[in-house]
Amino acid sequence: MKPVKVLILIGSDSDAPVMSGALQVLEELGVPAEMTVASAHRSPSRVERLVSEAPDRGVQVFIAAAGAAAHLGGVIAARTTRPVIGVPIDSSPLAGFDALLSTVQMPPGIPVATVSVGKAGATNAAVLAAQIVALSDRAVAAALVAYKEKLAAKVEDAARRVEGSGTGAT
Ligand code: RP5
Repeated sequence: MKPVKVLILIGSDSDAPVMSGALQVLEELGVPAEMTVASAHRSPSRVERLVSEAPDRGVQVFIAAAGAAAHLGGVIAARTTRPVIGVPIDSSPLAGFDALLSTVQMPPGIPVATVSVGKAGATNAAVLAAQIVALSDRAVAAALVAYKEKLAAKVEDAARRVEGSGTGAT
């Protein structure tokens, strides 16, 4: 098994299109990551095995993404002392509100750091995971500075476009 610093578990392969965004961001930031499917409800022993093998692989942070009655983050957090970031997926008729509450409302002592619902959450989970990795990795820390500079540059571009179109107030 190849070493990874961030392990992304998704509750279903139907979550993959949303969570592939997290993998892309982690790749851009130079963080070795892997994504696989493991369901807290349908394959609890697979979740348990992946979490117990993770320290030997170098995993520092878990990202858990699931929709509906989303327990994946909490189940992972119950089995590890490493940080767990939860992404509520908007895959149910309740558009992720159910997954948001299931993921964020952990009882005291077993935190799941819950980010935004859906695609924005996938990006934010990756950036937050990289920020944790960056505490002991200067290359990732530098990549994060460059990432933020790129975001700011996009705003500058957008501002110039809006001002140039004549619709921007100055
Ligand atoms: C959750 O149920 C999964 O994370 C997914 O978001 C949702 C639907 O899963 P599938 O029925 O598409 O496998 O456990």
